[in-house]
Amino acid sequence: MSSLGVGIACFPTVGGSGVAASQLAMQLAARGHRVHVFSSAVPVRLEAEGPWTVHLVESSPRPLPGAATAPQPLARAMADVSARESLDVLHVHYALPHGPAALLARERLRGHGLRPPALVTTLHGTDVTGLGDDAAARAQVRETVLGSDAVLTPSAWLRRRAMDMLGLPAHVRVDVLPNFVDPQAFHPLENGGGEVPALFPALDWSPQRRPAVLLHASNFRPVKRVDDTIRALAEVRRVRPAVLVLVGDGPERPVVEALATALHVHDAVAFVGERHSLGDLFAHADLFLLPSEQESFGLAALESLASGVPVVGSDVGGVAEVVTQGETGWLVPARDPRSMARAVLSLLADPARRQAMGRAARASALARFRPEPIVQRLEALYRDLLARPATGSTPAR
Ligand code: GMT
Repeated sequence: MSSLGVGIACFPTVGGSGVAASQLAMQLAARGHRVHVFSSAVPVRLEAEGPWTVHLVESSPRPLPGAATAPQPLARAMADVSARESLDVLHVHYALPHGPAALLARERLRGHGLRPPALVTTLHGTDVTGLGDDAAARAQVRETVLGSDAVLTPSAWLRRRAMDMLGLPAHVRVDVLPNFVDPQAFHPLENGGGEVPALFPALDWSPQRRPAVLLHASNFRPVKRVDDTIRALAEVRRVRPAVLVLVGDGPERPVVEALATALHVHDAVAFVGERHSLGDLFAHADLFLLPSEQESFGLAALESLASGVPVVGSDVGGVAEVVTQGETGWLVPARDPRSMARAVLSLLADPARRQAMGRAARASALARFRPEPIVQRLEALYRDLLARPATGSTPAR
């Protein structure tokens, strides 16, 4: 089949939407498509050089709903590259500011008598749930959805929220296309090297005496409630030795560090900063913690499952569509670190059960979230859109 020209717009920073978009870019390029990525820096999980082209374009940082006017440089770059490279599809990840920029780019192309690429928008989470009472931003997201040829969400939960919060008429079609995980990049490791022990050199890491290792990775935004991992750790340590490895960085980090000191667990917490790869850390982890207040999907949880590490997380948003209660992890109410600690202790107290959950986690990630079938569905959608007659401003299907 002929290759497609696909433009992908995303944030470069650590965050699920940029990671999902980068992985998609790599998968599409590996399948022979011509991939052009628009971002303000090279996205964290994407190499600058590869069988894709990264266009570095000034854009607004996220999430900045109030200031989310269509960034002109991004719109210009999308229009220029679409015309020059004959792009078939513009696929924007996270509605603002990418959606309005893509709409503007399409207008420009039409103004020059050119058929614009089809527009696919993936809503990722806070671009819908974080709108609050910002009427202008809500109107822009709604306009993006209505001006797109196809709209996707990673979970059924976010699909319902988007229909609701954006007041979309019932005929507007929003499809669920889950995020995927590369099972080669994230897989169980028997021996993880010495990285986690080296983070806590004063502890005894002999097999019978090693502390439990809890892992969390996020962009430390308030919605992630990283402070609850510290509260949960403090509770767990009342009962048994445990350490916590925190991956990532962001606005909440000083709060989290201060809390670790206040609760006297600072020595049992390692802040390792942002990481390109978590493989070795997962190899040591007994459990992954995801205490988020809101999560449309939970890509980090999926990476944990693929690595064979069960997840203890908040039962919010679309997390239950990723983590199966009692089989691949345990979900507790959000903002309840005591319940989280109880779930952690109960799983740690039964190593055979925790290991069985780890195996089930890997099997579930392979069965439900492998890249191939998900990317194939997307390719079919792109081709379906191209087969349609060009219209002025096509409403979402
Ligand atoms: O959650 C974040 O801080 C990052 C955010 C993003 O847009 O980059 O993630 C959202 O998209 C991810 C990929 O689809 C999902 O896995 C996350 O659950 C979602 N975050 C929220 O809904 C809070």
